[in-house]
Amino acid sequence: MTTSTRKTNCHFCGYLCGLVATVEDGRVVHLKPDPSRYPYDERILAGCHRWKMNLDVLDGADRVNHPLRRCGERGAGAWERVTWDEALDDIAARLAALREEHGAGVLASMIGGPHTSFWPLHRFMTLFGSPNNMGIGQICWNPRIWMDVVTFGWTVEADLRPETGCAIIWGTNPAESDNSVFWRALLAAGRSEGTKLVVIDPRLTRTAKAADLWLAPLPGTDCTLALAMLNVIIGEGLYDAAFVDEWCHGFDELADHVRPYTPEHAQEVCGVPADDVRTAARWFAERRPSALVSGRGIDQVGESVAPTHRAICCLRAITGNLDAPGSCVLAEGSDFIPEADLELTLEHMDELSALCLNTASTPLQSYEGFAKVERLTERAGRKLPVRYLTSAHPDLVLRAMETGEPYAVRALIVEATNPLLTYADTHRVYDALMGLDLIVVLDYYLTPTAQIADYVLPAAGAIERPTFQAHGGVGNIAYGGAAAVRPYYERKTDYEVFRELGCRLGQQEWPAATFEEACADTLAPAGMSWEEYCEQGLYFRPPGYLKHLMSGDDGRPHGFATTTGKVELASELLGELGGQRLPEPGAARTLCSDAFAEAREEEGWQRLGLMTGGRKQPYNASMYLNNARLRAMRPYPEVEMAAATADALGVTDGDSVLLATDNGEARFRARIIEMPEGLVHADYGWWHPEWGADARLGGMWESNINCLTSCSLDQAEPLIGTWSYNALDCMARKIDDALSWEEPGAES
Ligand SMILES: Nc1nc2c(c(=O)[nH]1)N[C@H]1C(S)=C(S)[C@@H](COP(=O)(O)OP(=O)(O)OC[C@H]3O[C@@H](n4cnc5c(=O)[nH]c(N)nc54)[C@H](O)[C@@H]3O)O[C@H]1N2
Ligand SMILES: Nc1nc2c(c(=O)[nH]1)N[C@H]1C(S)=C(S)[C@@H](COP(=O)(O)OP(=O)(O)OC[C@H]3O[C@@H](n4cnc5c(=O)[nH]c(N)nc54)[C@H](O)[C@@H]3O)O[C@H]1N2
Ligand code: SF4
Ligand SMILES: [Mo]
Repeated sequence: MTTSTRKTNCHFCGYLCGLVATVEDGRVVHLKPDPSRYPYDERILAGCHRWKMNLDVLDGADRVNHPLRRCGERGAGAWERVTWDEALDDIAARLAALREEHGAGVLASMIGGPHTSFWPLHRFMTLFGSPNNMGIGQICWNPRIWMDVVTFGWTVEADLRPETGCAIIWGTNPAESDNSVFWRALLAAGRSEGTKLVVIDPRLTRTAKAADLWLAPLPGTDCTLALAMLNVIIGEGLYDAAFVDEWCHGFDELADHVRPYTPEHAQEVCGVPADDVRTAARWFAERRPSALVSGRGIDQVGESVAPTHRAICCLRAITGNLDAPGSCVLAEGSDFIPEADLELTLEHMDELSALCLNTASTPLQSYEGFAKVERLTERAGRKLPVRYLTSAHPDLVLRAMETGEPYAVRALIVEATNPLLTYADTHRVYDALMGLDLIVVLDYYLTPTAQIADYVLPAAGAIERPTFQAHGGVGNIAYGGAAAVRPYYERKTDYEVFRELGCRLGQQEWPAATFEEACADTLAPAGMSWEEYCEQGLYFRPPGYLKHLMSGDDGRPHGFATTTGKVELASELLGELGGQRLPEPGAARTLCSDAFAEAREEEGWQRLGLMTGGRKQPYNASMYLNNARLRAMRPYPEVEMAAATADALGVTDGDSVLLATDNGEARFRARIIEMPEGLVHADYGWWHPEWGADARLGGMWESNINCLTSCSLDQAEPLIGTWSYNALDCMARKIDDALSWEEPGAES
């Protein structure tokens, strides 16, 4: 027997804590946290319910360990085990035939959150010739990237430091979603006298409880709130006049624009007391340096997403809270190879653009939109992750699957996502997928989506594969480390699957044989060896400050990588694309037609506002519900509401509630929390892995909030195509029957 210890990483969230594995004969027998490596913090591990699961997950009885091929009707649950060669030969042959018949756009792909490195799939898609990669492009992180880049020329991050006088936490709940060093720093800031913490969230979350000031706007009204804060700052002369004069474009226009957005107007629209709006604005402007961080709460609000982010960018800029220590700092490009180069997308822009479904619908989130921005960022020597910023809109790809228009999309690769739970409008996604010729899923488990696939390919997880988390290369940071063991059973890394499939289709550009080699090659230009990276778990160069003042070769300051070289309070680029030069709030999306709502109202249902998907430990989207220990901690999907809303519905804590829209319905257990009246918040990602693989598809029709949502473009943000998971509406009523997994006979 040979025993060794290896440094490796947990990847049960994007944080990738270091672990030390004891390995005996190629099997991990023990894991413990690694205090020697970034981002070790014993309080984080103490608060994390998942890291101890790594050993169970590594060899879990429910893992997919061999390639599986469907042998009955789609979704009927009959599988045969095949070899990798059989699977990949057949998939490659079928993809080649489909491409021959319909063109390269015939293949689509879906990805999810940051569970793995997605660039190998994107490189495969590029070389196949298809622009139809879907994913989180329009709704997670990207709206922020787009608007930061449009306004400042690159992305910004909160630089929380002891001297930070005010920190605004806007539409994010790191207490549940992050649990990291950043959350720890926020907690410390909340306790310190020196930093005023402002949390803007309709729900009284754990993060909001740590705040000096909690603002609870009605969902989707944040743009109005930000404009009112600008109104206070400009009206009271609290802005940084020197920075505005020298470095901001369009200040006078902005000042005129925000005049009607008084705090009293915000009180009426957002439901936030006018004095609280004033306090938040004054703290942010007067206590500089001030930092601001935002999240999913304002990323997924449809039409309002771009203007909300733009208004927040203006807040940062006119208060001079930009690129100064302790404020909001512009990231640096990466020293290692950026994701754009790994995807090879820029080299193939013309072919991809010709097939891009977005061009006519979402002019910014398209290859043409990207090219306009790229011309600016290129000047600063930086590359944005182009595949995310051009990702195909699901409404358009689903329509192409449904109708064959404007061309047929007949095949789908699903990597590290469970779209039947996590994409909008489950019924529509299900129908579209059931009609396809070929679905290939790479996952650890037979998720509901895997259950309707033609092939399920077994993915190697962290511990079995190297990790290189680089946030698309928009910052100069990468973290992770080595695999502790070779993949168990017949699992493969995602990289190897796409490389082997690509080679079968004649793709030449896969020089690295393994993912480890590919990671080492990616890192090489940064001057760090792979071994050194694995030892330290981190490559990081902190960004400099006030970079716009640094001089270029011509001796002139760099300025900002925008059309005017200044911070664009009034955006020339958005104007050129037919969008708003100055931010104006958009309308909220409705999911219930009047006819539907009226019919339900007659039956005693109530019409309420709806937010979905607020993160909660110990789960991550639709993952980890198969773990009995975690399930005992949070056994039910919940719908949260204020006491007054519960009274009106006639429910008390723990009762069952049915929510419905035109698209579908789902059931939840009521929980009363502090939040505005007339509004509910529903968990997302709920299914029942313990029900197994049968016609019920792991119980995914029971409490799946995405049965109610929609990604349709008609009410989406017009330049990016962002749809809504917040600021929605629904019909609700109490139900007397318990949730079905409590019924006699149901497995638990
Ligand atoms: N209603 C509503 N819908 C939402 C949201 C919301 O808030 N509300 N949030 C949206 C957001 S922000 C996001 S990012 C998405 C997240 O959506 P998803 O990313 O689809 O969510 P998960 O359920 O975590 O699915 C991840 C899947 O990847 C598998 N997996 C994990 N690691 C690997 C790996 O290394 N390789 C492979 N091949 N598979 C792996 C897991 O087993 C799991 O099945 O959901 C979106 N959908
Ligand atoms: N435990 C756990 N952690 C996760 C994930 C997970 O699934 N589980 N998912 C990961 C992923 S993919 C992502 S994108 C991040 C997301 O991380 P965050 O951005 O922190 O997302 P949430 O925790 O959902 O917090 C969003 C908050 O916005 C609030 N909100 C909803 N609508 C509005 C609105 O209109 N205005 C304002 N101001 N607030 C609003 C909600 O009440 C919620 O508290 O989390 C990551 N971390
Ligand atoms: S789940 Fe996240 S926080 Fe917990 S150990 Fe793993 S990487 Fe760290
Ligand atoms: Mo996300």
